[in-house]
Amino acid sequence: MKTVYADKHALHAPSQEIYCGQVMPCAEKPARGDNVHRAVRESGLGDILAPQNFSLADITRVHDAGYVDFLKTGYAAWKKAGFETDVFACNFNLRQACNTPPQVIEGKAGYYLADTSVSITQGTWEVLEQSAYAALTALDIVAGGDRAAFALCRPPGHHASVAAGGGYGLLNNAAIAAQAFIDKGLGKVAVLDVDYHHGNGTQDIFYHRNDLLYCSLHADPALDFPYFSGYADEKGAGAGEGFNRNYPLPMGTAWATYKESLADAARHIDAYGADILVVSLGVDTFKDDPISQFKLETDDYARIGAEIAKLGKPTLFVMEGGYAIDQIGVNVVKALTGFQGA
Ligand code: SP5
Ligand code: ZN
Repeated sequence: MKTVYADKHALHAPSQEIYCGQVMPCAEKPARGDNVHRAVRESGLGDILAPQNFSLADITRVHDAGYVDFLKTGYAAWKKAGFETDVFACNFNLRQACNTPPQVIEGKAGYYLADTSVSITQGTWEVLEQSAYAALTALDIVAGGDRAAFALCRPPGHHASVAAGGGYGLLNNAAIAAQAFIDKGLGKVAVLDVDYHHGNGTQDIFYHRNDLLYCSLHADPALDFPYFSGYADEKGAGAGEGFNRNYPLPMGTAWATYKESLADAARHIDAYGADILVVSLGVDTFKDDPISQFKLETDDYARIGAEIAKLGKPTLFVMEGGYAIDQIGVNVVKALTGFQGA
């Protein structure tokens, strides 16, 4: 299996996150990408390629043009306005009818960023663009006939919606690749999201559509981030009704419980008849993850990979979360080799 990796990712090195009013080191750090890269290299999984070039139009097929402009130019505008930190939100456009982006950068930050875990730093745009292009490059590898490919994206993307970043992410790499597959006329997409957190961004982007089935296993949103979506009764709307499936799981979930929901999601993906499977691969379900409360073990990732392989679909793995720095690499490699060996 080929991996696509942009070594520039370390240019996005968030200085901090604000969690429950406390400034703390950001859990989403460059060492995550470096460690997964090293583990993939040492595992002999397959070639590691740099992203090809694509265009902004591939990104704006999913994301709002004003939002993308904010991601590109926001850091410079923030500095020009005299702010000393990286770009953070401090006001939020909650459930308001207003659809007018503010003119000032501190207003825009609140308009386009959904929480205080995510920031824009000096190198962020370049990294986001390369990360999205990594997903598009890996998609082309699968569309070109490889059984699977791995987009080693960083930062993660599944909390990013059409016009909002959040949860450490700003561009939805998995959604951008899925949309490109649909735009090429190659057929229907299923997304299986195994990150510990609900992929609220991916759900939002495709909620009214039937050309993509979104299935997600995650922590009960009543108890953990992203809090406001991920319930089992969110099933899609309009033409998209029935094309969204959420499996909220209790704190402390281990393999015995997890595998039942995974098997159910797999049954629905199989019945949908997708032409490609996109896996939002987060390994923050790991028992020692510092921000999560599931209890999966390293060997369970091989079981997840094997279950995914049983679907027999061309499969694009896209990196999402996972914050146990010392085990993120082995856990990701287990999932990918578990898939290959099955
Ligand atoms: C892609 C992804 O996994 N995003 C997760 C975003 C979760 N953000 C909120 C959790 C922040 C916890 N921060 C440190 C808590 C230390 N006790
Ligand atoms: Zn996560």
